[in-house]
Amino acid sequence: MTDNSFFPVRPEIAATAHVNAEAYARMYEQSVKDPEGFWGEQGKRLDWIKPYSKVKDVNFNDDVHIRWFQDGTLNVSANCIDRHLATRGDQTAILFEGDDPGVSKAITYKELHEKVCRLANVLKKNGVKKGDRVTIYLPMIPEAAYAMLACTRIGAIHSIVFGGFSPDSLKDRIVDCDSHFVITSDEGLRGGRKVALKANADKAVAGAPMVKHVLVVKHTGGDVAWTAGRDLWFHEEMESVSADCPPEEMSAEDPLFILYTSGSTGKPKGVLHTTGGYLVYASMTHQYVFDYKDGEVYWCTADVGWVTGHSYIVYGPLANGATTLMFEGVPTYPDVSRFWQVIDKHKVNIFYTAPTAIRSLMREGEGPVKKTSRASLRVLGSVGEPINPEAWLWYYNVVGDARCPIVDTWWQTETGGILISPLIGAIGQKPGSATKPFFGVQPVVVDNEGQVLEGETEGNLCIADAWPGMMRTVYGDHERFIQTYFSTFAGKYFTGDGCRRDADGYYWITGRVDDVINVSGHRMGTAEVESALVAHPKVAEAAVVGYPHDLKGQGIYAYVTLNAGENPTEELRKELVAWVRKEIGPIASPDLIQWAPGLPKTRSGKIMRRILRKIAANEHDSLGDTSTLADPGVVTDLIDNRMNNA
Ligand code: 6R9
Repeated sequence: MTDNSFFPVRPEIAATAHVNAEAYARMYEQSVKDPEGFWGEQGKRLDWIKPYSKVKDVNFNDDVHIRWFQDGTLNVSANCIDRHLATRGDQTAILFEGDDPGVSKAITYKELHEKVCRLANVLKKNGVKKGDRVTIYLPMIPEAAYAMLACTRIGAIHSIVFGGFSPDSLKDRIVDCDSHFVITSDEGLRGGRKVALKANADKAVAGAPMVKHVLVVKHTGGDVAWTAGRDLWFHEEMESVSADCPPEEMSAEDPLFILYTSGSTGKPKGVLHTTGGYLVYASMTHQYVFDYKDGEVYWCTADVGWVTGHSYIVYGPLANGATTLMFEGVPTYPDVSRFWQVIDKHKVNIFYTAPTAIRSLMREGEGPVKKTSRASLRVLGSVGEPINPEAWLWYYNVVGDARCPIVDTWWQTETGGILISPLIGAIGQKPGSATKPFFGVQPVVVDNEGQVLEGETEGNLCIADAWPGMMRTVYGDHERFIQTYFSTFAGKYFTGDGCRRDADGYYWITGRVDDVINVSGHRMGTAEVESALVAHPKVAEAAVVGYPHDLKGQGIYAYVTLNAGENPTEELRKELVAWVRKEIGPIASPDLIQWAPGLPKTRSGKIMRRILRKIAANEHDSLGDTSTLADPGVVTDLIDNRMNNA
């Protein structure tokens, strides 16, 4: 569907928004012409222990480094909690909505302070020191936020692993950052089903001998195995320590967290974010993009295991003294009205979710939405993948009753915060476009040779200069950081996304141009799925590509060549899907597996993914140049036996 509709900024919104069109133009210009002045001023939104004198020190070229506010010192938990106590100690900081609609809980800033201080003392008591890595493997419960903030209080670096990842994936992430302390819970709860987190953690830790302690939150009360001396109950430890824990003074460039994300090659990379710049950026984007106003209830449906949960459930909102809702469950449990019921129950003003959720709820029709009020809603947000215009219009008309502007926010784990998005008082919306850059962000579109393209155009999306929230390095592998992001197009940060810029200067993200697939807003490296498949004893070779999927955005299509003598059966197909789930986690399950007697390769043996992508997408009329194939017959066979993905 092409859609040319335009939703201009409404005057009544512009009149009260933080940023109107005039302010956007003026501030944007200052932000790129005088970044020192602009960010020097914005940095003051935080409480600094020692103020910074130097704002920006960045090099995207030879000696790649990114430093912001480098001589300033601060503490993240003090900025997210302590500084609000005098004015909003009794205000709800975290509104917890359980998987079971009968369970909800409000945690005030005062209570949050006590929990975080105690947990920080628990970490210290068990040997965690400034700079140590703590792995968090928790469901969406308030303890996840306590754990993040407790790490920041003592200067430990957290690494959150999404609860849907397998024991093996968890183990790899623990080992990669040499983490000695793991925080998990007995079980997670999603849509009424239990997830065996502690059992998974036990399996992971069996392969990660550096782990000294596993701290376990009693959440469902389910049975767990216990390793005496290593395992600790959260509730017991919390009672054993004092509620007083002064915040550690951290340098702006001290590491704050590591978050593993998939790339086009190899194992997931540990994206490293640091303290000062990240928090300034998370706080500012949360306030301006969502036009957050004091006293509002804000709900982001992401999981804290993803970057969206880090920046826009925990750090941005809490730095701004907001009430942030944390939802444990899924959009369809107990029924498909759940999101809208939660909005009414907690009078949510700002709602931020993913296109995949919108598409799946859209299938259910308007009824389940319309039976709720949603009168509290003011701003809607979208993140994680391109939103198709149909879904955008449904979100706007049905969920928002044609009343609430939509901010389609484009950003990445690496960027720390939102880079391209409408500002509701300044930038009119076109369904499917992330619109215009945030302050300080300079998008450039380049062709495959790195030539900068001007005006209305399409190509690879790069960012010309740094913003405070961007990643600083790949944990333990700065060379990989440079290779991945700064070498494809020298001197520019390469996003891995393609985009189009229209005549009005609006950006339309067209999706990844590398070997990363975006399944329901979750990033998956094709190489990761391939290596899981070839680890199966019956598999000789595998090639994985994305294909268009109605609900998930992209689905996972795997071409599998079996070892000689193995029979391609339906049973084996199921076994391979289960195998990948076990190796990586449910989000990596192949949607379609095609038995491939051979894969299309160049004469030098490189798999030609371009061709495999076309076949998977059922676009085999436009395969392009196949003259470099070693054996063109392979392609005919693959087309003839293509899996039906209609
Ligand atoms: C925040 C997050 C990043 C990739 C990114 C792009 C896609 C995210 C988008 C979007 C179009 C949007 N993406 N938001 N594409 N429009 N509004 O999702 O981080 O998990 O690292 O994924 O997601 O392809 O490169 P992450």
